[in-house]
Amino acid sequence: MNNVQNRRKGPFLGIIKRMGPLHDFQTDDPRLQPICDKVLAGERLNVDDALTLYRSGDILAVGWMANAVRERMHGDKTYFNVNRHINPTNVCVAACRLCAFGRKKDAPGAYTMALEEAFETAASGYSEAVTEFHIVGGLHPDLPFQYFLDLCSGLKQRFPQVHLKAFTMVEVAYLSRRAKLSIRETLEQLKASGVDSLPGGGAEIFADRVRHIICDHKIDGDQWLETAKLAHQIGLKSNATMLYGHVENDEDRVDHLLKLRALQDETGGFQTFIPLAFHPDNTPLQHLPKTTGMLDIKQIGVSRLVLDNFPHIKSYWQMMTAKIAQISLRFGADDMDGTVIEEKIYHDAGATTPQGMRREELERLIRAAGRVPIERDTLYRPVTRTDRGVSAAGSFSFSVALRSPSAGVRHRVPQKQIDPRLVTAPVPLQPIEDVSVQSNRNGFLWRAVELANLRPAPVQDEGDIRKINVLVFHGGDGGDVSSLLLV
Ligand code: V47
Repeated sequence: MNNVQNRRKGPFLGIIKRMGPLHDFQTDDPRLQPICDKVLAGERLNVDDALTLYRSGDILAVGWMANAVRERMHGDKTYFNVNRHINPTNVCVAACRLCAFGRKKDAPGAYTMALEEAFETAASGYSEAVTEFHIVGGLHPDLPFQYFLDLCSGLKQRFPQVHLKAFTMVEVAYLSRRAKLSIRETLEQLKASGVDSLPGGGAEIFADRVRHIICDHKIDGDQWLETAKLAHQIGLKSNATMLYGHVENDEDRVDHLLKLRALQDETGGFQTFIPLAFHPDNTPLQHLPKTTGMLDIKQIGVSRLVLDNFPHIKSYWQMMTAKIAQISLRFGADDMDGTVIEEKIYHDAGATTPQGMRREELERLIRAAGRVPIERDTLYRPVTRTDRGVSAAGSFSFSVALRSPSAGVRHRVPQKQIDPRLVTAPVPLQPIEDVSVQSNRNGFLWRAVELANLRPAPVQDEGDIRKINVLVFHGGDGGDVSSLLLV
């Protein structure tokens, strides 16, 4: 047993950091050996294989196989992002039994954000450079489609560098009905207003029998899949989820995974699969027990093995707890979602995890699992940050005022609009003297000013103020602010 001896020799972390399996495949469940042969040969698993994986008690063997696939695809890389959730409304016409978030319009606790409020929410608590807004909400009976278009275009205008991952297939289908547009037209208008991709929610479990019990008022599984297909066809990537741990059985889960795999074969538009553990508290299904750590880990492993055409499997720490999510990084998961900031849906359903996590803490958890943390944007492009907080691939948007438009413009204004993502070489910083802070309501501007080595001065003469937007970003890995771009 060389591996066992090896394990005893070295420091623990040194051992788990080693790439590749720590030992050969071992199982006391003989049904798993032929599945392992297929996995190692890169062959696709079938329905029976998937059912066997769910039914096997040998979680370590399932994990070994899932980890082998995960390492074949991503090595030690483990992705996370810096994101913020925005839930514009919890008013919802669907009374899904699975949900503790939705409220009827006049019920206590119902809220709907005015657009300005949503923009302020987007900006609040923004202590790190967010690269993604994750926007989902209830199916509001009165909000017009235009509200959602204005929400997205307004966010894009204020935060042009932030990716909008917005609206589940269920919301898209509902908006299309309200706007009397086809699903394709609805998606096209959302895309034109700034939506960059779609989150994976609302998929729940596709099987009708289960859907009738947990989310009777939602679109059915086929409509969810059709909406995803249309989104992919017009060039919007999406994620996919599966809600497990309620009244579904193994067959329902396998059916769900195989339907997703079939659509992915067709479109290639899914980026990430996210198994979501059901949280029963405060829902009409609160008599159901919570999922166990064993099921959560098993679910990650089976997902990785069955969804061979999905690039990523996300272990959503908010839902799994940070500890289980961390362990799942050795059972098939390669992504932990992000800093999140202000999760509501699970917390209404009794989640005890914090509503957000700092980037450093996520990185620490990933490293402690022997993996390499990679900050990504929503499309899985690596984000580079300097120790002063801003990266070439992500930047901030600020609102500042020039004390005097005529005297104040000492900035070098690039001739053409630069997409910060494209900036790889540092641009010399020009002295900027006459910028003063017009509003630091959201806390960004002070940071920008600090980063740019500017001295914020109080606004002297309101009449002389001209509002501008600036993007501040670093070029390359330099560490110094390389440009202040007026837009
Ligand atoms: O669609 C609702 C689920 C989803 C409960 O795409 C519940 O990156 C458990 O889709 N217990 C919304 N789950 C969240 C979601 C998501 C989360 C993180 C990342 C991404 C992504 C997507 O939450 C809903 C529903 O399936 N949900 N209520 C509950 N009581």
